[in-house]
Amino acid sequence: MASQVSELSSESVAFRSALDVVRSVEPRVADAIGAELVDQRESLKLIASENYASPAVLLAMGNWFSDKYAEGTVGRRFYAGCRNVDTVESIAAEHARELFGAAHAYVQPHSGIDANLVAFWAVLADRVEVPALGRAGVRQVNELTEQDWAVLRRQLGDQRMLGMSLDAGGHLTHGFRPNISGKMFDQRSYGTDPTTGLLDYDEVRRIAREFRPLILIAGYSAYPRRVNFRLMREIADEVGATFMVDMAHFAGLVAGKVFTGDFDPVPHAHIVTTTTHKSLRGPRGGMVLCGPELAAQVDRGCPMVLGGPLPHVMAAKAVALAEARRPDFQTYAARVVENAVALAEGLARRGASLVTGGTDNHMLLLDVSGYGLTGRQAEAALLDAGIVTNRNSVPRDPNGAWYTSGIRLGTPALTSRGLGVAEMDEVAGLVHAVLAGTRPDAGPDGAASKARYLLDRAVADRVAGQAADLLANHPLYPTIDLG
Ligand code: DSN
Repeated sequence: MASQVSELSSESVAFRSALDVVRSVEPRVADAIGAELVDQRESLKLIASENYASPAVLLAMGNWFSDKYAEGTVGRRFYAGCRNVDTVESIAAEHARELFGAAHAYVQPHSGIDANLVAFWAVLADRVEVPALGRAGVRQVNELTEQDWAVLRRQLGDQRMLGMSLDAGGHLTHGFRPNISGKMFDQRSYGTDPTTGLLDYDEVRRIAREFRPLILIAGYSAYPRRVNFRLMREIADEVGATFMVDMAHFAGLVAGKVFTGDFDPVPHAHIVTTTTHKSLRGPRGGMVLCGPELAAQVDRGCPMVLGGPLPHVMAAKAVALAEARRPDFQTYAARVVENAVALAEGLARRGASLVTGGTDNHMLLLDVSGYGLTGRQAEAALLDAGIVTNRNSVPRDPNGAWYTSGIRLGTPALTSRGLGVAEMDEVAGLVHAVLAGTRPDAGPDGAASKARYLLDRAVADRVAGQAADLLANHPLYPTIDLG
């Protein structure tokens, strides 16, 4: 027995031991953790916003840093005893600055929406609050008269933001009314060209000139093309807007030097936000990058809009950012895009319809109406065959945001497992086979349903078998054996 244990990798020993400890308190949770590894191993994951963090990242997250409160910033905390938190936060920020070539990095946001809220309030403070304090001759809001404070609060709530519409692939935190961003700002959207599906910079300029936003946002969660950030910055400058880029989806492509020059947001934007868990392949979390002008306001993120920092996650961000600075991450990022292009070509060759006709980033948006399906039916049928995706609206979607007419596919996760261009053609064949083998089903009353479907069982079994073979050739976490 002892010799068997000694043959296990150090990762296997670490995760087995951790699960034993969890199991001794709540076995159902240990079982769910183990089952999640099985699910992740056995599914063909094409969700564009997901990835697989390394064992080092995962282990850096599970420790006693979780017990520490550390409101404030490095060296300026509201709690004693933060020297080790200072260490990991400094390391994470240093890696982020070096990796992205940013003057300042704030690594505390817990998620992408948190990072965006930090950025919004940094810009509002810089552009609205600080000038108001200056006019009133005071240094901070507590010193304002009740009347001046009431005026400033109204001004803070009456600013304009221009971002990409949700329908065109923008993100709900860029001014979508049901989200807090849409309630905070007077918002307007730019869309995409109805014929090509591409961003129309002249149209963005026209709207910006008319609307004159305080903040112009670029970034997306379902747009399969690069954005020219130099052009967007020119538009922002012309109308006096602060230019913000939310690079949550493509941060890994920026880190991996696939998006450079006009397509790297960092040299062009005043402020950049991101998540750390998508193409960047780190722990779940967020981050803000900016120049020195906004640094002090960004650092007020906690407790302005963030709860206490999560030091254990900042430790994992530091590890992930260190990984992303290695040369092999550039190879990975290049493969993510090559794979997305190959997947798009494979689907197009089989007659599928892709929004914009293809991709030049890590994702593609498949319009499934040509298969006679809604996005919801397509998503569910694919899952039945072991392919995990998410449904997504296509521009001007007649089925709305719940049922949708699209499926969003991305390659960061499969690329992390080592699948390459040749296998992407096979994956395209599997996706196509499932969609072609699925038809809408009527509800019990015989009425057409946007959710019910019938998938040919033989197709599902064949695809699931082929997907399992593909995945078996590219094991997930090969160094981890939970026994
Ligand atoms: N939920 C993320 C995505 O899937 O794109 C964005 O917030």
